Amino acid sequence: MKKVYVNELKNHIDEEISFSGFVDTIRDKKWVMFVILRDSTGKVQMTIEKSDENNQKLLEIMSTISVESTIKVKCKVVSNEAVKLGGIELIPSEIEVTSLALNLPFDYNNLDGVNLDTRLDYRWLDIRNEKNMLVRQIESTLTEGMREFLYKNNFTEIHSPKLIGTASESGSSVFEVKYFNDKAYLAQSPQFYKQMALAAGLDRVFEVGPVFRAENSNTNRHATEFTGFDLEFSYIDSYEDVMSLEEDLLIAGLTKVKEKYGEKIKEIFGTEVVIPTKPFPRMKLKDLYQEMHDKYGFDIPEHDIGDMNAEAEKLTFKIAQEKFNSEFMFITDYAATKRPFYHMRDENGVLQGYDLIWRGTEITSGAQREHRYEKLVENANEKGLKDDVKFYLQFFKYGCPPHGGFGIGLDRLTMLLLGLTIKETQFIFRGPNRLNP
Ligand code: AMO
Repeated sequence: MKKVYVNELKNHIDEEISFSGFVDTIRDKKWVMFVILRDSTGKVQMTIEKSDENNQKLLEIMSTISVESTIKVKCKVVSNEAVKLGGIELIPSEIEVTSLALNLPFDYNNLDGVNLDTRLDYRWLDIRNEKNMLVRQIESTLTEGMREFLYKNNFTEIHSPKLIGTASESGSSVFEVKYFNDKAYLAQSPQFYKQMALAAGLDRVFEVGPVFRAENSNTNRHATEFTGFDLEFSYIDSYEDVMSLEEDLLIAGLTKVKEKYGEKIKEIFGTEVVIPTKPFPRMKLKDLYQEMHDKYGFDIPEHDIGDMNAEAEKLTFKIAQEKFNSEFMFITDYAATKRPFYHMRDENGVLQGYDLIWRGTEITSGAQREHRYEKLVENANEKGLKDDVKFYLQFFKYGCPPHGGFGIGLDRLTMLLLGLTIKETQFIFRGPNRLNP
C-alpha cells in the first residue's frame, strides 16, 4: 500500500491505509496511548485503546520504542472532532518498527541555547525543527515560481561543468583541484557557459547549480559553495531589458511563496513577504554616494570607490525605503575597473551593468555583455586575462547575438526573505571552517 501523507488524510476518512512516519510524542495514559506521528507535511494522532484485547500486541511494540523512531502502521482514518490535531485520528491494526532512534544529542524543538555549530554537525536533526524544515520547503517553492516563469518565457535549462580547465572570470577566488596529473578549478560561476549556449543559438538559458568561491570570509552572507540562479538571454537592446526581466522573475517567485507560505512566514519567521512592483528604483553609483553622504554622513572608503561595501549596502536599503518605499534598489554605473571584463561599456566607457540590493544585501550582478570580439579582447587584455580566457573569446568569432543576463545568489534570496543568516539558510553550509557533514 502506498504511503498516505498527513496533509492527504482528510481525503481518506473511514479507509484502511498505510501510514509511515516519525514517532513525535508518546502520551501513555491509564486507558489509552496517544502517539503523535509526523511526516514532512504535518502531524497526526494515533490512538490505541488499552482495554481492547486486540491492541495488546500493538502496545507491547510501542513500549519498546523511543521517540524519533520511525514506524509503519496499517490503520483506519477516523474523523473525531475531539482530536485537536486536525480532527482526525488513526486507529492502528498493525505496527512495524522500521527504525529505532537513539537519544538525540539535543531537543530540536527548542534550539535556544544550542550552539549553531552543534546544530550544523547534526544538520539532519536540526532540520526536523519545523522552522528549519520550512526553510527548505519555502526555498523550493521560490525556485519553482522562478523556474515556471522562465519556462513560460521560453528559457531552456542547462547544466554546465563545474570542473574547468582554466581559472575563469577573474583569476581570483577559485579553488584549485588535482585532476589526474594536471590541475583543474571549481567553477566560480556558469558565466562563460551560459554565454556559450547563446553563441550556440539557444537564445534564452538558465541554470540553477553550485558555485564555488575561495573567499576566506566569515560573514553572515558568504559561503564557499552556494547555489547560483543564473540566466542569460539574446537580442536585448540594453541592460534595462535585463533588469526588467529580473523584476518579473522575482515578482513571480515571491508571489508563489506568498500564496503558499505568506501566513506561515509571518507567524514563524515574523516577517512579511512583500511583492515588489515594477519598476524597482534605480540609482547611479555616484548619486547614491552623494545621497549617503548628505543623509548619513557616509563616505565610501578610498579602496572601494567605484564599488559598494557592506555598510553602503545597508544604507542603500534605508534610501530605498525612505525615498522610494521599496525594499529593492538597482545600482548602476559602477567603475569598469571594479567589474568583470565581459560587461559591456558604452562609448563613454560607462559600464552597462548593475547590482541589485534587497533588504541591505547584494543579491544579484547583471549586465549587458560585450559580444563584439575585438572589444572583448581589448577588455580582457586590460585586465591581464587574455590567456586565461582564450577559449571563451572563441565563442564570439562565429556570430553571437547581443545579449545579457544575471546571477542571483539563491541562498541569499532565501536568507533575506526569512531574515536568517546564510549558515542557517543553506541546506548544508560550506564555509572556510566547515567541510562536514
Ligand atoms: P557575482 O560574483 O556578483 O556575479 O555573484 C552573483 C551573486 O551570487 C551571490 N554571491 C554569494 N553568495 C554567497 N556566498 C558568496 N561567497 C557569494 N558570492 C556571490 C550574490 C551575488 O550577487 N557571473 C556573475 C553574474 C552575472 O553577471 O550573470 C557573477 O558571478 O548574491
